Amino acid sequence: MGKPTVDYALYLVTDSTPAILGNKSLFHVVEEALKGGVTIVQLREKTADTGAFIETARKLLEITRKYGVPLLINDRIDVAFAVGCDGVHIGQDDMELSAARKLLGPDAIIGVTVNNVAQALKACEGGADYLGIGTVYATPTKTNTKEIIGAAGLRNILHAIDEAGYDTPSVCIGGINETNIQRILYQSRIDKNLLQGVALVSAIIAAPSPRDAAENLLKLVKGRPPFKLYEANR
Ligand code: TZP
Ligand code: MG
Repeated sequence: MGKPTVDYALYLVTDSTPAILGNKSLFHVVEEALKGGVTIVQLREKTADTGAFIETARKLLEITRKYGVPLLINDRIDVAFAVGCDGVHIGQDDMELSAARKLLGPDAIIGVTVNNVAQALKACEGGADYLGIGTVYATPTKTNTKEIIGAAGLRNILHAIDEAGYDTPSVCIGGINETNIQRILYQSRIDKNLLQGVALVSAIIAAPSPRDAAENLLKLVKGRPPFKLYEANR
């Protein structure tokens, strides 16, 4: 089959905790977000037991398949494998990239969280399909986050990836919403389009209308002027 081409523009990371999801159905919210134009989904369940996690992943995969959008699983390579979804997203404390690749095979999409240059270069070298760079801004959605890197940190990492000659795509994550999304894209611009999208949790899941939120956010991501134009206008 080969590895699918992935559009990272609007990357939805789920959160089922009442503080974010409220009493809504996760399946309904994700489907609404897909209607709004989310281009990739990651199921992130920090407290579900394995059986419940697998059941949720199966149901969600039926939904994401309808929209032709990839579904990745956070942390749990076993769940991704059991369900046959498109890949995984692993953090620095999860299974090693090479081990995950061995288990899931060459066609799986494997993303890695990085928050500094060394981690980023290691993940590129190890064959990550994409990087999740963060945490950009402090966020109540993830309070155990190790480092807040800001727009400057994000830009540094992108530069280092470019300098080292990698073209691994990246998304940024952490505290991004419709009021700061264009600023972060602008501030982290480099000539090469390594930052291909933005990953968000609460700006979509906790929005009054996840569909409208996704539609609006996608417009803001896709509608950014090309990097050269930014340079010319400076
Ligand atoms: N990893 C770094 S920050 C974060 C994750 C999963 C949560 C981002 O949530 P939000 O609501 O988009 O700030
Ligand atoms: Mg993790």
